Amino acid sequence: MASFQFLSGVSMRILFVAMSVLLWKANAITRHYQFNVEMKNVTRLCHTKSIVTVNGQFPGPRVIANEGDRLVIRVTNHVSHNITIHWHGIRQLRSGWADGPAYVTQCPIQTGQSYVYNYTVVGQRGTFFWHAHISWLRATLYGPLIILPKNNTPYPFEKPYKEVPIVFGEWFNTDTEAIINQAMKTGGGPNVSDAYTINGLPGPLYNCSAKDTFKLKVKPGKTYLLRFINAALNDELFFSIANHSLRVVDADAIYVKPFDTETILITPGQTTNVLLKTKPNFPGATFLMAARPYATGSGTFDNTTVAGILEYESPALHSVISAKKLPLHKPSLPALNDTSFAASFTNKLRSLASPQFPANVPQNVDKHFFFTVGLGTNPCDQNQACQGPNGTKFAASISNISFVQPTTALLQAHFTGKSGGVYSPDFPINPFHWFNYTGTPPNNTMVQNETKLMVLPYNTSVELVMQDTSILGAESHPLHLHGFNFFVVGQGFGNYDPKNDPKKFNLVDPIERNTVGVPSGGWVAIRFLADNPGVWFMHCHLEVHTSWGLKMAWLVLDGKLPNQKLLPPPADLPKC
Ligand SMILES: *[C@@H]1O[C@H](CO)[C@@H](O)[C@H](O)[C@H]1NC(C)=O
Ligand SMILES: *[C@@H]1O[C@H](CO)[C@@H](O)[C@H](O)[C@H]1NC(C)=O
Ligand SMILES: *[C@@H]1O[C@H](CO)[C@@H](O)[C@H](O)[C@H]1NC(C)=O
Ligand SMILES: *[C@@H]1O[C@H](CO)[C@@H](O)[C@H](O)[C@H]1NC(C)=O
Ligand SMILES: *[C@@H]1O[C@H](CO)[C@@H](O)[C@H](O)[C@H]1NC(C)=O
Ligand SMILES: *[C@@H]1O[C@H](CO)[C@@H](O)[C@H](O)[C@H]1NC(C)=O
Ligand SMILES: *[C@@H]1O[C@H](CO)[C@@H](O)[C@H](O)[C@H]1NC(C)=O
Ligand SMILES: *[C@@H]1O[C@H](CO)[C@@H](O)[C@H](O)[C@H]1NC(C)=O
Ligand SMILES: *[C@@H]1O[C@H](CO)[C@@H](O)[C@H](O)[C@H]1NC(C)=O
Ligand SMILES: *[C@@H]1O[C@H](CO)[C@@H](O)[C@H](O)[C@H]1NC(C)=O
Ligand SMILES: *[C@@H]1O[C@H](CO)[C@@H](O)[C@H](O)[C@H]1NC(C)=O
Ligand SMILES: *[C@@H]1O[C@H](CO)[C@@H](O)[C@H](O)[C@H]1NC(C)=O
Ligand SMILES: [Cu+2]
Repeated sequence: MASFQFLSGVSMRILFVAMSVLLWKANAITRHYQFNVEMKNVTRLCHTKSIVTVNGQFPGPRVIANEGDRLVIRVTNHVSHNITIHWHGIRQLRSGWADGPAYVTQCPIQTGQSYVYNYTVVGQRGTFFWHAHISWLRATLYGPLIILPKNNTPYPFEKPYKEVPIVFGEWFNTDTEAIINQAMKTGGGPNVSDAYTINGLPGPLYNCSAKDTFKLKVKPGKTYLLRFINAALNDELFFSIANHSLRVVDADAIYVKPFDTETILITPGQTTNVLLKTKPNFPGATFLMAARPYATGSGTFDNTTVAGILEYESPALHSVISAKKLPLHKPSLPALNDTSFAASFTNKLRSLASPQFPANVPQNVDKHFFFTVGLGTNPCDQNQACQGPNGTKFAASISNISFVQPTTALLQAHFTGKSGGVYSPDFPINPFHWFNYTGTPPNNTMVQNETKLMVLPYNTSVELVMQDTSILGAESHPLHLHGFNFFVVGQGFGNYDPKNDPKKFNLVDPIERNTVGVPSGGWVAIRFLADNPGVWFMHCHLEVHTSWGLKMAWLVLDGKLPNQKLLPPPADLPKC
């Protein structure tokens, strides 16, 4: 140690950094999981159904790691469906082969095959989830993915007494693969779900369901960290707990400036962490927690309500009977179409933007893009009676391009230089035709079918405005970007005004996330730095819209330096 005296300040600093890296390396560990994808009979609402699960669990097992850890998850497919798994929100820096969307970063894992998802969690901590990323199999194949801070790093808020993942899902009494296949054939809207679920349980407001109720037992006077995940297929959700307010502290695994609210709004693909402070003295009291949709589309949707119970521990002396006599309080939730609540809630979200957790908003933009998102139509095949608008088939698009899924994976096609016939690298910067996007719809609602990618040189600073269209009615679309977090620098209603709206952008502490609701009849502006080479899917997280083509992919090229290049594919990467 004495020799330290002879080192200059600079060498000391270098030594210190080197030692911290060594220490960090020593702390970071590899965590192994085995996912056996297998069928399981599960009963809800008095309907027994054989569903696809991981290890027979529904919802699936929790994956837990610390920031900096490597996750090695071996997925073995024992079912007749093709499978892929996506680690929703994990950036996959240079490890795009582990991202998971079928035919984008990998061919599916076929029956009897295995694939090892192998990646490091770099610079991220918070609530994530894993889910199937092929067809509608994520209806039952999902589970929490919790990344805790590095050891000894505290949260930037009060240390919670306990942490509880709360995952929303959708239960269908019939087979979801049959539902989407039928909808794609007829061109109509797919059958809607029969219930929403909290951690797989529909709760007491449905028929034949009271015994399948999520119960959160709490002690008085404590702080609980609730980690909400919306894994529902097709519905944004409002959630509230009677007589309790929720302090939002994190969204999509990014710390936010805390704020209190009675109700949260969470779209499919989003996560939200809240602190729940329990009341000082309420032995045996029970309160309902409930979620129901925020829906803006013109089609039918599941308008039911899922409920769970928050129950205060009752001391041993209190009898069960006296506890039961206390009234059950119900929360009040916004109207199903309350767009003004949605706007005011999302406007409250701000990055924490502290020295330790800065908001590195790109201040300069290299490339500006303007994409429309919304529904449209496809022609009906001859001799068929289609059930979409005016006898057509429903379609959905970005800038009127309805994405056609290729039969081989885009990332392999790019990496091996064999992209011909798989995709074209010319996704348009702006829509081909201007129209009044949120006004009277154009008289031709047909989309065009293409597999186009937007190519970005490494480290391009991107600004993307996504504009909802009213072609088949305005609708909120939760857009999810793989491979990156983005900053939501602005949003508004009506048509985006490229002259005046940028003046109002927040470039200081905008929310940073991976899934954003494009407002119904409005627009959202996001910025991100394309510092992750690979092919990155971007799509609506309402699964029916993804099926109809509301998706595209970005191709981020390698940088010049060795650590700016996509790593080579693992040897067990599935083949098509
Ligand atoms: C599910 O139930 C059916 C009918 O009872 C049975 O034939 C099947 O083997 C069960 N499947 C599993 C995975 O247990
Ligand atoms: C995971 O990737 C690391 C780094 O490339 C490698 O050293 C390790 O062997 C891989 N593990 C498995 C099980 O493939
Ligand atoms: C969808 O709902 C309709 C009407 O209830 C029913 O006839 C049809 O069989 C359902 N389709 C599937 C795939 O469950
Ligand atoms: C529950 O069952 C009753 C009686 O069978 C029926 O009238 C009611 O519509 C059902 N409710 C739901 C939500 O299915
Ligand atoms: C809960 O809220 C309801 C309605 O706002 C109110 O009537 C009731 O007194 C509250 N109960 C408790 C225990 O706070
Ligand atoms: C839910 O939808 C059904 C069928 O469209 C309708 O009859 C019912 O009134 C709706 N319920 C609510 C609470 O909006
Ligand atoms: C919301 O729904 C209510 C009841 O169905 C309706 O009266 C109202 O006009 C709708 N509001 C909007 C903004 O669509
Ligand atoms: C359907 O056809 C009617 C009458 O031709 C027209 O007014 C309407 O705009 C059409 N709707 C769509 C969604 O194309
Ligand atoms: C677009 O349509 C809206 C609603 O009909 C209208 O208020 C607005 O003036 C139109 N904008 C343009 C540029 O035509
Ligand atoms: C549809 O709109 C285009 C462009 O606005 C116009 O040229 C065309 O005549 C219209 N077609 C019909 C059938 O109204
Ligand atoms: C686009 O694809 C859809 C769905 O596969 C198909 O029904 C439609 O005919 C295609 N449209 C064109 C113009 O080829
Ligand atoms: C599974 O994926 C392979 C490769 O893309 C494909 O050839 C096959 O038809 C798929 N099987 C099923 C059951 O979808
Ligand atoms: Cu959508």
